[in-house]
Amino acid sequence: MTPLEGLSVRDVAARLGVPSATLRTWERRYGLVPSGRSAGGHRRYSEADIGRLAVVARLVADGMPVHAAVAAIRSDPDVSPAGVGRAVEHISGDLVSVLLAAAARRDGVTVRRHVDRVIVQRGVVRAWDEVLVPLLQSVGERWREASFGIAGEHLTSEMISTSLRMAAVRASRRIPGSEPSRVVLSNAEEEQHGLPLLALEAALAEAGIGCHSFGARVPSRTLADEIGWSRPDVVFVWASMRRPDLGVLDTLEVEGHRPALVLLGGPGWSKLDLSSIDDVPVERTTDLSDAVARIGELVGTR
Ligand code: B12
Repeated sequence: MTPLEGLSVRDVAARLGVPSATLRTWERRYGLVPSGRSAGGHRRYSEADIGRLAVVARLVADGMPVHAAVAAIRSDPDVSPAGVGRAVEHISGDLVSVLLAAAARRDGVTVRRHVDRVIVQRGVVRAWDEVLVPLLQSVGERWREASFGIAGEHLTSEMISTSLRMAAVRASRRIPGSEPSRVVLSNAEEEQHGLPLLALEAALAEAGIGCHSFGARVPSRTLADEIGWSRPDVVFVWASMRRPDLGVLDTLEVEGHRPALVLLGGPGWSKLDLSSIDDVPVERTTDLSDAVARIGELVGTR
């Protein structure tokens, strides 16, 4: 680069929407040095420099710590603003390792703080898909390891539960109560995996949709009675563990109240044949955002 080529720090700051002082701090602390200098010794940024800074700025705006964003561009020097998605994946991977390490040393406060932050910065759906699902999948592989253990699995789940509940409480403040709710969430009978239901409750609250959840291990009979009494429009039932039968759905048909839609989420339902259910419209959800979207279509969002 000749001394006159490249943009000044002020121009780059204006282009990226980042204060010049921040660019200087990144240079000092993280070595994000421009590749050129003018004859008078002023910083001159090439297009490649600006591309890298744009990626860091974007990741930081997305809630990544600066050091992690810088690590991502270093590990992939060709990363361009268009390649931010890859860098986000990289950073999310990094965060999952941080969370696993914190859970392994039983530092629950750190786990919860990171999970809180990610939920605040990305919203529940992105936090769930980008960080919590990969985290839970790793936990599912690591609980047998002595260094992580069943206690690590429980600790991680508890911290995530707290953060999701807090997110639901924050977001639901702007939802007017309706008694009884038009949307009911429940786990299948004996199903203990409660996090997907908490994620759905919090994501619905962020979408302005109120609901009530009966949580884990709900007897089918109880849920059917409740539906018969409170007559919700949508019922969502989660199962991680393989269901031996249609459980609550059979009971619903007997009960007589037909919700506009029953949604089934989780791998527990995958082997069941739904074609025998004529009276109640039943669908499987594919993921969290699909569940939120289907419920929103039926009851409307605010
Ligand atoms: C945390 C956890 C626990 C905690 C739960 C705590 C809590 N408060 O929830 C505890 C310790 C209690 C527990 C207990 C058990 N667990 Co457990 N657990 C897990 C773990 C690590 C995460 C569960 C979770 O929340 N998953 C959520 C996402 C990550 O899972 P997913 O189903 O793959 O979700 C995708 C789709 O279903 C889809 N999707 C489709 N529709 C919808 C709708 C919505 C709203 C959402 C959110 C998603 C969605 O999108 C998802 C991605 O978001 C999983 C590992 C794993 N990979 O899931 C094991 C896992 C589910 N557990 C397992 C087992 C075997 C058990 C136990 C039987 C162990 C035991 N011997 O006691 C018990 C009892 C289970 C019971 N009767 O219910 C197995 C299940 C294997 C199987 N299918 O048969 C797993 C897969 C671990 C493993 N690799 O072996 N567990």
